[in-house]
Amino acid sequence: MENREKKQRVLLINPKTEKYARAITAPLGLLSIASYLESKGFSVRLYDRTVEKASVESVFADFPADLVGVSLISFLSVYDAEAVSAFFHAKGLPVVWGGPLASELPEAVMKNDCVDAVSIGEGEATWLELARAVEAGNRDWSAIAGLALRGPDGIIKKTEERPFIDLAILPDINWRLVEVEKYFQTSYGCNKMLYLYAAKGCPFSCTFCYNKDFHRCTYRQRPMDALLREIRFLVENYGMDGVYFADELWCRNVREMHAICDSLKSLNLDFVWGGQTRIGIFGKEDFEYMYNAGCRWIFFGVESGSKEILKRMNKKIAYDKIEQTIADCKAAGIVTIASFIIGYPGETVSQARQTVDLICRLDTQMINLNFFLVLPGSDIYKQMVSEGTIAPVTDLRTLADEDPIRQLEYNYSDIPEIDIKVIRSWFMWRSFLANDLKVDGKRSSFTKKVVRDGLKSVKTGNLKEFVASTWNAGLEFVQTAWYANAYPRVKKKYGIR
Ligand code: B12
Repeated sequence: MENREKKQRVLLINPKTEKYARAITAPLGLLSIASYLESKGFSVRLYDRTVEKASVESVFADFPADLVGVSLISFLSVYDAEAVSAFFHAKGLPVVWGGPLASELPEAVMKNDCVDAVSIGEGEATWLELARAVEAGNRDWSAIAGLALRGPDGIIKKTEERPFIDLAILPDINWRLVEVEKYFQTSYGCNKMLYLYAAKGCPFSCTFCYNKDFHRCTYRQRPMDALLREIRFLVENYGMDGVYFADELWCRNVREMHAICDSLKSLNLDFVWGGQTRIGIFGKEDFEYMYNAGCRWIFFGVESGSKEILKRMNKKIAYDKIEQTIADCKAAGIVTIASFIIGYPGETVSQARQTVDLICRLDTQMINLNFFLVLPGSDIYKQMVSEGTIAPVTDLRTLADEDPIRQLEYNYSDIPEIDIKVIRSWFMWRSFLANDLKVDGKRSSFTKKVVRDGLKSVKTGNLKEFVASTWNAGLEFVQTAWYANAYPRVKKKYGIR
């Protein structure tokens, strides 16, 4: 740590998501920035409103900050992000937003006068320079790379692009900045699972993903010793028994897989893990290798059963390997989760039927079927804007109100809206009812996970939020049950058995 008096106080805020009780995950991005600033001698408070009951007033009273950061991942937390920003802006403090969605929509974010700047891309290096500028009383930040700033004419201008940071220079994540136990989740074969990251980015460029824009198709692994130290610390100090690798792509090849599996095994600790991979990288022996190193679940982004749609998504997976890969993975004792998108722009009924067919053939233990969502920054977003199919997002609130993530507000496909809802609900319902799931010979179920994590988020929220989120979760459950069961004719149309 740099030897200097701790003067500047940086408050980093993870806002609440409106409406829904959801899986609560530690804000790794904020934790990384906080740990970096601390290592440079700044005083940091990470205020995670998704798990903390403390009011913004009491947090400020205990920690009179000099600079405030607010994270924005999706439209779900826009209202809360705006409310906390207004509070600190009224105190005369600089407020800077960051995170994946803020990075993609700096102009829309800065329509709000309570936001002084947007930190675009990775935050660590930018925030070190920002904190130093604030400490020096310098409010001209135009020489700091990685920012969007409001000029005197009100026009939003981006400063120079911030280069990616060398992950090897980052300090260990200081988990003592958060209440670790609050982030434990139930997963397959574990009850105290945390999200950690082993790599950033992805070399592929699927049209629906923000990654190409945000990570510019790069892929960077974290130094292995830092990851291993972090796992050991969390197992030994907090009893963590599971890790979900939050990487967009967990390992690009067998060599990287062997290296991480050997290292995880060498820890000789009692925990299981899972991650997200692509079809076509690993085969039967690889899954066995992974199982022996503690892997108990894998999430495969398959996306569609239609070759044409996969081509349009630029997905680049080996179609002929999908079924075999899932079967090999399952045979190795690893729970398989396959994720699909329904309602891709221009998708036809017969293409959706191919997806349904594939899902039925695959026999994975879990299916994750999402409505197509246009992520700002993705290639498909840019294409749809340039073709005039959608207007560019200029107002964060409109999307926050419409909630396109949960409700099918926009349908750009040729599939009738009701069909999309029925298909999605049916596979959610099926995953919910599945009770044949075994991990290491012990029964496991998605329902158990949902209930346990739901109860946990109830404990961390206040009464008003508890009532609102229970109501919304109940409503979602009833809607899913309704669409899954009340439309036999739609199911027949897609050959759902
Ligand atoms: C864990 C995770 C979650 C967690 C919550 C994470 C959290 N509280 O931070 C849960 C499961 C709750 C979640 C939910 C959702 N998620 Co999510 N999630 C992830 C995941 C897998 C890992 C994020 C992570 O920890 N990365 C590791 C850290 C170190 O990197 P990082 O987050 O990018 O952080 C760096 C920079 O982004 C930046 N930064 C990040 N935050 C901030 C904040 C400030 C103030 C600043 C200055 C900088 C900054 O600096 C950080 C350090 O370098 C990512 C995919 C990925 N691998 O990144 C998706 C991802 C972030 N999620 C995504 C989405 C879409 C969602 C949902 C909308 C999904 C849904 N359908 O419901 C919801 C919305 C939740 C919300 N709060 O609004 C998208 C966001 C894309 C976008 N908006 O453009 C991603 C990128 C996945 C994807 N490829 O589509 N998610």
